[in-house]
Amino acid sequence: MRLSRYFLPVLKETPSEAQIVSHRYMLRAGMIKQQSAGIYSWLPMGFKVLRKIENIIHEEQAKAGHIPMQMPTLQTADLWRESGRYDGYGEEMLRMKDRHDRDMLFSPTAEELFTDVFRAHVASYKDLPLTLYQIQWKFRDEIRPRFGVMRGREFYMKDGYNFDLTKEDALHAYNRHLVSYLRTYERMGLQAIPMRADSGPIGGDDTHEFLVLADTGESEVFYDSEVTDLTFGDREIDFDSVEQCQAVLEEFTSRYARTDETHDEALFDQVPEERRRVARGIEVGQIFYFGTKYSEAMNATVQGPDGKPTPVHMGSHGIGVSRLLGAIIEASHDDKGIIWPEGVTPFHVGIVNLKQGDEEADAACEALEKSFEALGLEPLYDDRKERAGGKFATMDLIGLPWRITVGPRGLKNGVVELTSRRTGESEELTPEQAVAKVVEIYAKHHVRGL
Ligand code: 5CA
Repeated sequence: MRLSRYFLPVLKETPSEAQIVSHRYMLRAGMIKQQSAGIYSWLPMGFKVLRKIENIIHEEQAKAGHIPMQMPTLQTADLWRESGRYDGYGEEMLRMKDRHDRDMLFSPTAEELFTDVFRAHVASYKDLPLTLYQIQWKFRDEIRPRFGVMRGREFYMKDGYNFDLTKEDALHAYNRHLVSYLRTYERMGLQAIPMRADSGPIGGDDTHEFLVLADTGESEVFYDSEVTDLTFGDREIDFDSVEQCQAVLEEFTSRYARTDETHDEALFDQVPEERRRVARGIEVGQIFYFGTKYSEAMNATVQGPDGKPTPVHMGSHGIGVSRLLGAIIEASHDDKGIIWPEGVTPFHVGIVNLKQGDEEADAACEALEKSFEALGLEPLYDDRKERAGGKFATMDLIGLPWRITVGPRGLKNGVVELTSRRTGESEELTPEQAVAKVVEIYAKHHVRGL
């Protein structure tokens, strides 16, 4: 992509309405535009990162055997009356009427819709286990939308629903989601710690939230510092194996880690004092097991092995997809701008031409651009007739993890400069070496085809 042909409306001024760094940088880097409180347009750069995050989620869900589909954003109130949640959900639910005076609503979550599809099409226990999910826009009329995409009214969520014959099977689905989410967040360059939480309006007893530690987080969290030493890494796991998923669950959830809603001072006191931590965190996901709450209310049964109708055991599992952009930036930035982790960066490498119009420099940049594209990587080539300082400032703000600087002086010696956004370190390499090095880095980050 050539920057001169792209749509990247960078702001010079720091927008005064933005209170936290991720919101400021998302506005300044031309990623989003606010349309009304808690409702945003996703400009190309923001949309691109949203898609990268979504792709990681789809790939990891596929590994866990979960099946994607898509539900409507508008639902009739009838389903919610059946489950008993219509009156109780309160003012967070955006309600409206269609031309026939029917009560409709904009989906704040989709337990009812998925249960309805399930009961219409699944009749036998032989079709279980089943986990369906979607990535879809949700609306919650939050009383205090704030911090940009972090607490929106319209927001993008991955929501998954498991249907199982027994409680035991449903708990395996719960564990499988926990393991799958650990992998998902790590691929985005995040450490998200599973913490025992409160189930709120979704219901049920078993629930964990995933929290990214950050001073600007909305939740107060209490944990044993040993939890921050844990990483899932590249280990292979058989998601069908109850024992393997159970072992990971125990490894990641046995130490004390709770949000303020479930915090227990007496239990916390049993953690050695030097390991006790109180901090703030951003909730980027939550998993629930709620048994037969919805299946009983909505008559979602299957024929069991004994021939009798049996209500299915369910859970639901959410990832705050649009919130993740904010969380990633909170966790990875400096005073110049965003520092994207390789797994979600909108473009893999920036190419800065120090002397646009110089025949040799232009040719070298174009050759680099073509090499990357041929290899399946996405370069962003700053081909504007601008001063070098301005080009560097834009690159630093938008946060591509790698930058190649090309200028007539280097080219005389046959070299370009490869710079890491994270460390600021540069090295002089031939263009071929620079391409090879960038390719090697991304090969580790599951870029398709490398
Ligand atoms: N049905 C369940 C699981 S699919 C559910 O709705 N869970 S939730 O309420 O916890 O939402 C899932 C995730 O969406 C949260 O962990 C959070 O990361 C994100 N989320 C919730 N509300 C907002 C909001 N107002 N703005 C941005 N993201 C949000």
